[in-house]
Amino acid sequence: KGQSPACLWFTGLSGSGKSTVANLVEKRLFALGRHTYLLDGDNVRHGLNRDLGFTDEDRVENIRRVAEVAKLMVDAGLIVLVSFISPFREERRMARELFAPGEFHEVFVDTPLAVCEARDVKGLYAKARAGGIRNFTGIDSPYEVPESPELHLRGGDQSPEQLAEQVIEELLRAQ
Ligand code: GGZ
Repeated sequence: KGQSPACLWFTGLSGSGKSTVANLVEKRLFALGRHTYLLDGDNVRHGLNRDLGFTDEDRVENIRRVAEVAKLMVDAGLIVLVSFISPFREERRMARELFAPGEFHEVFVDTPLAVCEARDVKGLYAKARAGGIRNFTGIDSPYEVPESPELHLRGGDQSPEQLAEQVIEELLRAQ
């Protein structure tokens, strides 16, 4: 086997480390000769989904489109890494249902809000606390914790490299 297409679906708060870990995983997969694509806010929210903001309704549509694109890419034979907050259980379930059994791996990047907020890499939490951004996930917009993810990463106390290693192990175990 070895080249099985799959979707690695990273979910977690802003600043949880999703994209950092997903980037490391993609590098490892490239080194293993796998064909991959990383979908995240940087390449989707500025283009395909530029019409969407952060209301519940827009997040639902954001995730719906991303899931459909990921499905097309998996059909094309890629390992697709998806890195969005994807805060709602129902949309993550809908995403999962697009894929064949065993193709979809939900990776919960479980970094405590306090840690994400202390990092505040982009200063967005401070802005949200001050009322400058509304509907900010974890502050005044919900994050529904995954109930049975394929992989539960504890983001607060391990390095991104250690977390990426666990993702690779999960993927290879399934293939
Ligand atoms: C959450 C927001 C918001 C609000 C802007 N809530 O740390 P970042 O900056 O780079 O990642 C966050 C990103 C979240 O976009 P997603 O497409 O992943 O969200 S969702 O899956 O819920 O549709 C953050 C930035 O966008 N950002 N405003 N109000 N994050």
